[in-house]
Amino acid sequence: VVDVVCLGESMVTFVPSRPGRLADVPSFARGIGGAESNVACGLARAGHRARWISRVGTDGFGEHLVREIAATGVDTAYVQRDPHRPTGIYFRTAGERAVGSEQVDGSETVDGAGPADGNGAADGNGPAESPDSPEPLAEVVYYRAGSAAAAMSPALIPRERAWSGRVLHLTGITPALSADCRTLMHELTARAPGRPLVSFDLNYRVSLWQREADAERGPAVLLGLARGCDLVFVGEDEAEAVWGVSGPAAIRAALPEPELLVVKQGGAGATAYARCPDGTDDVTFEPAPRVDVVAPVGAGDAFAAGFLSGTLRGLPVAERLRHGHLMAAAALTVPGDLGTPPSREHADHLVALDAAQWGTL
Ligand code: KDG
Repeated sequence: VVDVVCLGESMVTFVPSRPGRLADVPSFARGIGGAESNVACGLARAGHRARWISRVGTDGFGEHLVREIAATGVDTAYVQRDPHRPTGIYFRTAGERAVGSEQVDGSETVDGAGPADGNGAADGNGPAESPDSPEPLAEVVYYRAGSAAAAMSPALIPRERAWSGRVLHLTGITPALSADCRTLMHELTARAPGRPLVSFDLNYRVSLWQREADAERGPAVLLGLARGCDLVFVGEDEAEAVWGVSGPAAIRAALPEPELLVVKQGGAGATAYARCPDGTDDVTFEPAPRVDVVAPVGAGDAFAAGFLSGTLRGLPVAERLRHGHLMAAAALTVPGDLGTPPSREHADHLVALDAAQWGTL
């Protein structure tokens, strides 16, 4: 049994080789992206047995993705190759926000207005640049409609495979990919014998939902799925955007079902609501350490990986939140999705600091 199965689409990413707008830059560097595989890679680096389940084409991009993800120590044995559909790809700019000493965590957004959780870049609805803004905004263009992963369905992904870990980690990106993917998500989150702990990161991607025929149902679909999961991660800003609910307490009131709800509050930190046997909640807030942000993409995934790592180790909720913040900080300080987190020993040392020392990080 692996520790965590992460299921979802990954893509080859193209990022401009030098700063600029997609309309202008002459060349791109290739990377990899995908919220769920980012979590798997983070967990593998933290010493856990992580498996990534998805589908890719038989093209070179699929081969590259699987090779890179496997190289981080993630089990890719259940990744399927589809000869008829391509591997998804996407292009994005970093969002050339000035590197300053901001306090951020996995809830940072690129354009400050996007409903994202550290991956504002992945939304890409807004204008590329605001005339009033001194900093160009991130742009994202997906080429993933009809991809191999968008065909994921209960027929292609047997439940026993998705449920083959102690934890199954899913995100709100998958139900936005296709009707088949939505059916699969409902199947995997249904309560039935053998279901592992199901973790769900909201990851609201407006542009994907707009593409879907039943776009208006996005908020309802996401709420229904989140309600059926055991551990849910929500960015404060994305909850506002998708459900019109503001603030951690109101988000918890709208989403009382999960045993554990983590609300990410941008640079301020994150609040966890853990249900007690008497039905009340234990509420824990942990501030995020200060970091110089290079690119926020992937920080939400890193936060989830850190929190899940602490969960697998049976750590108290406050320590899980701190592990989440440390992993997010590592992702925030590199241009790509994946940072290099501190070793487990070093992370444990930092997590054990008293509140005053933690505040000076
Ligand atoms: O969380 C980072 C992801 O947003 C990025 O890697 C791409 O998975 C992605 C998506 O669908 O937006």
